[in-house]
Amino acid sequence: MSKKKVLVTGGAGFIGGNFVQYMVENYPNYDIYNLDLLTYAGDLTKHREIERKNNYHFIHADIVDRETIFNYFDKERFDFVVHFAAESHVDRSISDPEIFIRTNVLGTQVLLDASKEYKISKFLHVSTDEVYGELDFDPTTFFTEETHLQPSSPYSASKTSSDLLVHAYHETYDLPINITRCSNNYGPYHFPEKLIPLTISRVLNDEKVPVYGDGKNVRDWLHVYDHCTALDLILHDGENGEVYNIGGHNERTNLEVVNTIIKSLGKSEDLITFVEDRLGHDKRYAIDPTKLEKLGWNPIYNFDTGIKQTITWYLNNKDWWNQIISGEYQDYFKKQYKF
Ligand code: NAD
Ligand code: TDX
Repeated sequence: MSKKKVLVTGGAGFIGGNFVQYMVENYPNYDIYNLDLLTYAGDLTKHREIERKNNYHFIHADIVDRETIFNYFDKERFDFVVHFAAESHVDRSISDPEIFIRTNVLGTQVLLDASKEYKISKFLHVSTDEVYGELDFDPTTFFTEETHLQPSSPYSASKTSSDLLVHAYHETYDLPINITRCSNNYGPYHFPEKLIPLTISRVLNDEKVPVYGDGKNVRDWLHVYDHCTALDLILHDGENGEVYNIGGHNERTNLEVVNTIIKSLGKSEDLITFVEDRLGHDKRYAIDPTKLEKLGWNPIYNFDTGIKQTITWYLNNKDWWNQIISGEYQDYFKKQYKF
């Protein structure tokens, strides 16, 4: 493989962080630049092991800051951009949508402009299945790449807007792009505001676990490692201009997910606390990954093996998540759940 410079935005967060580690380890010949603003969701302690490697570089910057972003593109002349940086939590977008438009829409536009100006070879835009809206509970229906875009939350509307901008830069300026739409991720370094890490951390502390509505909403879960291998494949082999759905057929109701975690930690189902439903709560997500499978992708985890690996990781890395849930997270949690 010839040497490449890869700009990864949002590489201090959950999926971007896993991807940065994956790339640093698997492509010693590439230079990996992690550009991140270090918001509440970003932390660099996760990268202690790769920090000393010569092919890892960190840039502390805001993707909305046009001048700074252009300066880095001018200086480094990146080959690839893999764009994860975003506000990512649906509940936060319901209480405060503005920052989602700023980061997810305007930030993406700045990166597209710089990528166009400096003629990068691939802009890989990491998006989500939530842009398709919701499915009903008929298990034979799936999101394909042709499914109509119909986002429900301010978060998913902001991601949809950025997808459309990426598509427009391809159509108008011939920018080489791929857009990926992945299902719900889980795994190491998942921020404990999201259902799975929130449940694991609270069950381990014998605290109530909030389940929205009746707990019957369905999500399609993919281990973050399998998301990384899919992105690697699409970055190198994805057909220019194409959208790829990413998912591994692991649909579970939220109650099934929470019960699996409780059971595997040997705790009581009494910890489950039904709370008011999320506004505009999408009923069900389910991905048809046929197009990506045809490109040659196969996940290594199913939900049973992946959740076991993840629970073990949280048991072995209490320091990481304790440092998060003891800070400003406490104020967020009280405001969000009122208990
Ligand atoms: P995350 O919230 O864990 O991390 C986001 C990162 O972006 C953080 O490190 C944060 O500091 C950084 N960031 C935020 N604003 C920034 C800015 N203005 N400039 C630079 N950096 C900034 O998110 P995640 O769950 O890892 O999601 C990453 C991407 O993957 C997002 O684009 C999200 O839409 C997409 N995605 C997530 C999932 C999922 O299940 N979590 C599924 C599909 C797609
Ligand atoms: O406390 C909770 N109780 C609960 O019942 C939380 C935080 C969530 N839920 C439910 C809502 C959802 O049906 O669990 C499900 C999963 O919720 P989240 O973990 O917040 O994920 P979701 O809203 O599905 O979005 C995630 O997947 C798609 C990511 O956060 C997005 O960034 C990604 O695009």
